[in-house]
Amino acid sequence: QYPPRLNCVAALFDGALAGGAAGQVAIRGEHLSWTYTQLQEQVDRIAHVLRGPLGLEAGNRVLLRGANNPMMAACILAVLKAGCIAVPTMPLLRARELGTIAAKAEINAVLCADGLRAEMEAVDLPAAVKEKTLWFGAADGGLEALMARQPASFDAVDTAADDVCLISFTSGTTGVPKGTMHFHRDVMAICDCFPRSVLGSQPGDIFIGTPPLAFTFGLGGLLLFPMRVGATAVLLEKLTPETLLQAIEKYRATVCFTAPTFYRQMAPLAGKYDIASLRKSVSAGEALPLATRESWRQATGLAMIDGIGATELLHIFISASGDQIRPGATGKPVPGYQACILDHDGNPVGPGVIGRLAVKGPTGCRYLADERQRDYVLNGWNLTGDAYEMDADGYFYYRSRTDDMIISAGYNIAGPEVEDALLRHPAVAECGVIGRADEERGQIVEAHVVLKPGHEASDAMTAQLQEFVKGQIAPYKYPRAIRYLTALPRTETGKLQRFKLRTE
Ligand code: 3SK
Repeated sequence: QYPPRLNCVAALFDGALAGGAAGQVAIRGEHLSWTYTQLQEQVDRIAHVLRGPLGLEAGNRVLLRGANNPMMAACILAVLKAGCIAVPTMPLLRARELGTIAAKAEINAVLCADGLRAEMEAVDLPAAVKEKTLWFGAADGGLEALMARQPASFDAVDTAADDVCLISFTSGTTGVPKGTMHFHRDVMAICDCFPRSVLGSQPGDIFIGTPPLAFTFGLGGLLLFPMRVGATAVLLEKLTPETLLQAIEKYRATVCFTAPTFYRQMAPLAGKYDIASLRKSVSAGEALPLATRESWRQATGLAMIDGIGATELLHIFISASGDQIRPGATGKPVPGYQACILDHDGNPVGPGVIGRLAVKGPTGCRYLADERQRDYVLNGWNLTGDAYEMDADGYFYYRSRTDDMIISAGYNIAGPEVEDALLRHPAVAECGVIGRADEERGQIVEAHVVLKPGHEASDAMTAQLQEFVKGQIAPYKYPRAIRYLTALPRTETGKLQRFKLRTE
């Protein structure tokens, strides 16, 4: 339903300004805030730098690197407004990983936060790209010095709705990065699906949260969604569960986007802060254990909005809010999307049968030069790699990643179910459950557990946890082996890397 010529950043600004948001705070950072008019001016000056002094052309690819702050947001928006393609990268990536992304995306230029300069300079880039590298946030010079010499207004490049504007990389849980390409119309579509139908975002909302802008969960939730309704985005760096609670209190945030791990750690601390402003808490990035949903509800009175999204589909496509929430279920397809469960041969299965989740909608997977495209899209359906079950009312229940199903002595055991049981034990802070090859049973359930401070790993603790799980779920699912770790291996976006647990 979008016009054939569309520049999504121009459309977002036009919509917000037409709705009367000119003087409204668009982005608040730790040290500054910009109204919509001021943000647009910053974006326009950067766009001039890209097309002027930097000499970029429409369709050129710009690697972006920075933490969540107003300048990083303005750079991303400017790249799109200038008709170029943003390739955002996570701040914690190392030179080798950045080099892989830069080469795969065939980047033409780099905009990088000065604080992340050392690692960026260690990347082996072609000389032509090094010449087109600008640093922002430096005490003097850099991008800001060039911006000061540019006009304050830039006419958005006339892009097609089907022009690529974003290449978002996902290392997923396997560790091999894939670039996913998204069009200008995809950006508008994610703003018009989940935030409208499920979240119910409003112009007065103040969005806050942890996912990096380089992760599409953060890009949508902490920049694009607020812009679509003329609301405010609070962009803060290096948040911990405690500082996120402090920030919700300080900025009177109304909508929070973060992952289950954060909610789990915030719940016991929530009583220390006045977070009564919060009306919506969105959880995505990994499966939400029922125990976490319950502890957050007890601590705050809020019913968490769970959602499943994917970098391949840009944002959340199954979710539920308010009285639509069914505990244990992720929800129903977000209006605009369809979902079904397929068996191994690609045939739909009925309610109550676990199979492969398949999704269709206004966004979809387009890998950049990657043969894994063949596995992801089948007859127009995106196969997300998740094992799900649907009930007779059309609710979708997460069971595991398709390669995480543990088959032990003929029983199908979903790792996340065992994780949920373990997380209910007061000594367990974090855990990851995998199948370990076993001669007798084919596989056994193996748990990797991080204990809370004050608890010690021991045989007695193992026996206690095993008995505890047997009391929570069918006894055959209990972890026959338990290993203790100080931290779980996670991706930059917080997803558990089970493949690393398997190789330990
Ligand atoms: O990958 C995910 O888990 C995700 C979740 C929500 C929105 C977007 C993404 C990529």
